[in-house]
Amino acid sequence: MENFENRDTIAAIATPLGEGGVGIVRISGPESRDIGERIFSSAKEAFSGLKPYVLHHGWIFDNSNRILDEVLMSYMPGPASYTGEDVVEINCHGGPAVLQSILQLVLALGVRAANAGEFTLRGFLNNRLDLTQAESVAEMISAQSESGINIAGSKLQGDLQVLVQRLRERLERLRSELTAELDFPEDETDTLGNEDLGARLEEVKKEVLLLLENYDKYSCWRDGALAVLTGRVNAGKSSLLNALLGHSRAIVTSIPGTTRDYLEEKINLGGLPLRLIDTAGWREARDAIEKVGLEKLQELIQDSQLVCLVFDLSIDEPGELKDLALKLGSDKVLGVGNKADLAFAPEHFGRWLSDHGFEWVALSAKSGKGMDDLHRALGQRLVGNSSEPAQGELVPNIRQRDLLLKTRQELDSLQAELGEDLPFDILEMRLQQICNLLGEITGDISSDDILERIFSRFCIGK
Ligand SMILES: Nc1nc2c(ncn2[C@@H]2O[C@H](COP(=O)(O)OP(=O)(O)OP(=O)(O)O)[C@@H](O)[C@H]2O)c(=O)[nH]1
Ligand SMILES: [Mg+2]
Repeated sequence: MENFENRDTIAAIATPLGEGGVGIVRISGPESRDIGERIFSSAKEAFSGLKPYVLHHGWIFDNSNRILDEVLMSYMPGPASYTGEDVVEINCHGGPAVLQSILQLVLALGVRAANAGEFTLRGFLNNRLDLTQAESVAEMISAQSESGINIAGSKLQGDLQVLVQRLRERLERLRSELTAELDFPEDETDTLGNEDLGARLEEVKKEVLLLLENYDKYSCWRDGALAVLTGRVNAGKSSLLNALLGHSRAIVTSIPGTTRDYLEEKINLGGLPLRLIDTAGWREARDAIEKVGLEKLQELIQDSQLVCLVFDLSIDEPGELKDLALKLGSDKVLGVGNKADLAFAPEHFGRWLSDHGFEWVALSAKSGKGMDDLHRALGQRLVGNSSEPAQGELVPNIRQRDLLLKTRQELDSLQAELGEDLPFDILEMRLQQICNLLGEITGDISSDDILERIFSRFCIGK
């Protein structure tokens, strides 16, 4: 990350590159107002410069006085702006060429192209938002479901920051009481007993445990799940994908080996964002393409929460699926017996699955019969009995969760040590460590490395 201290002026296209009604070029930094005024010709004759928080209607011309676009320009002086610096936003038409031309014009005036997440990073560095809020901006942008929006929204409002800060303050208070005891040991009136200390740590731990619990219960509603459809050629994997999607996405033919590559689609399964992957089917004779496909399949299986073993109920299963089922175990496997509209073969794979403790459903991708059972089974296996998070529920992201896990561990050890009559200065040091962990969540304590890692995952222009 460059120029943490001495900040230059940066610019980027803040809207996605494609055709749309409007597109936005954003400029932030000390030069932004000046740059904005230099490239802008107001439609009003009385224009006397960019006024704060007013939309100015006008035109942008290039260096050879050619019209680039008709725009609305706004100026938001710092510190009351997204970045905390002077910001100019140019609302132009949302075409990639228009946006690029305006950006190039701005860059030609000595402005630097912004890095990914740099506007939000500046907002963070200027205390416009804390780290949990900054992260929730990215979460909001990538939200795939209503739950995803709710979860990001609570954090964007600062609810997680406030909670974590409160916990930290409680521990800081405890720490200063310990320090006072250290400094004035003879003062007997207010002695902090181990019991009291233990109880107060327990209160903090309870809140930490609640957040961790929420992660386990609800993060799938935000992050979604991945399910892979695999099985022998012609079992009807692609037909099943199409049936789940509700439209014909994958090519279906009676020729074994129709699907050669893997195909990913998203569905919304009762509020849960679910990525479904249709893969090439298995058969004995494999050419090079299918071998590559199989390697890819291993990776996908590893990343997935659930593997749907799709089989044809009308034929006897030769056995290959058994090895995979045993290897993956019943937690990861859901059997899907397709073509239930045909007569069942005597040794279909469902029998074996039942005998070995695997769950399976019978359906027909063709007629749609049994699809409800599949929906139910998928929901049950992927989210169990957890319901969607209620509005306002706080759900940490994976980074915050890691820090909360460490916090819980430290609280556990500290509680265990209380019985050992450790000297107060050691206890105090331990408390300081816990406070630091909580401080890392909100970004009160952070390193350039951590910030780089977080903000580089943002999109350019945010
Ligand atoms: N009767 C019946 N036929 C089905 C059903 N589902 C799929 N089929 C037929 O089975 C054949 C194979 O279907 P696909 O969906 O292409 O099967 P696949 O598993 O994707 O096959 P590969 O991509 O070759 O591995 C096609 O002729 C489908 O029309 C079903 O529920 N009932
Ligand atoms: Mg297929």
